[in-house]
Amino acid sequence: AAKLSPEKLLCQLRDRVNVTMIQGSDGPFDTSEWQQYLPGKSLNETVGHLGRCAVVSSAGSLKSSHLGQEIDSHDAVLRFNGAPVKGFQEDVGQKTTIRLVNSQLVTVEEQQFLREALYNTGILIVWDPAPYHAEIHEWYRKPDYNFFESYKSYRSTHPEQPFYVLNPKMQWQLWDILQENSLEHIQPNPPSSGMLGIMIMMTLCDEVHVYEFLPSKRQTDICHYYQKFHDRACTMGAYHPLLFEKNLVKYINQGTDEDIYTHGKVTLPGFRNVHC
Ligand code: NCC
Repeated sequence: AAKLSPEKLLCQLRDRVNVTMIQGSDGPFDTSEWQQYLPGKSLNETVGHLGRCAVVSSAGSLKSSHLGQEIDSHDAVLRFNGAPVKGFQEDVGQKTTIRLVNSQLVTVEEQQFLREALYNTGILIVWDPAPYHAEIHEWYRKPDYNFFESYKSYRSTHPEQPFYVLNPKMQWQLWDILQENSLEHIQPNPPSSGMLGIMIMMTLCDEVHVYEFLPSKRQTDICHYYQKFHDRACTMGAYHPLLFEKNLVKYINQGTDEDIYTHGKVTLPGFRNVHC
């Protein structure tokens, strides 16, 4: 496949990846029961116009980064799954505007998810791996993890906290672009939460800084900044096509290699600043 220029690739991402949240008018969710649970306001209305945004990966290389202040200087900060801020402010900051969680966490770790105060800050978004380009109805019948009951429980106990379900169609729209721009065959699994979070922020913000998705000089086999667990697959990928995601993000980075090396920092334009 002929490689697209970074500018063309940004246009493909802008035009072909539809970042939307499930709404009460969507397919199997258009029931009176679901109307009680899905947020009434759209994500756009909830966050308003965002200028500078930060996406904070959960990588071990954030440890001792002292990036906390810089991260908190953004208008909005997106974090993933159970990544804590308490006790780690110096390295990852304390602001959480959006927390993107996978359906495995919401289902398998349901008790913690429903109980831990960590999840009560900011806007929550949950996503679940869908079959390749499946209709939303098909996915609804066979989600990877059946997180819907847990979602409803959370909504009942925290009705004021915005909590969205990511429309699964974007996963495969994004995966197709990853595949088209890679020389190798990519495993047919959806992109990581990290890559999905980057796309969400590019949709909402003028400019996006991503921290330690592309590893800095602090690169380590330690999986997360908040755990003492070693696994290279956390950085390189196993289930998720993480390596391909990182190659793509490196290719469209508008910041310097020096920023990556010292801060693990990538600069991406918001889609409203991409002109095709
Ligand atoms: O580890 P996880 O990811 O929660 O990390 C969030 C995102 O940060 C980026 N990352 C993380 C670690 C690392 N060393 N380098 C990185 O670049 C990745 O982009 C990653 O997506 C996930 O994507 O949802 C994932 O979730 C975990 C786990 O389910 C949650 O942490 C909840 O406990 C998965 N781990 C396992 O299933 C064991 C992980 O594969 C993907």
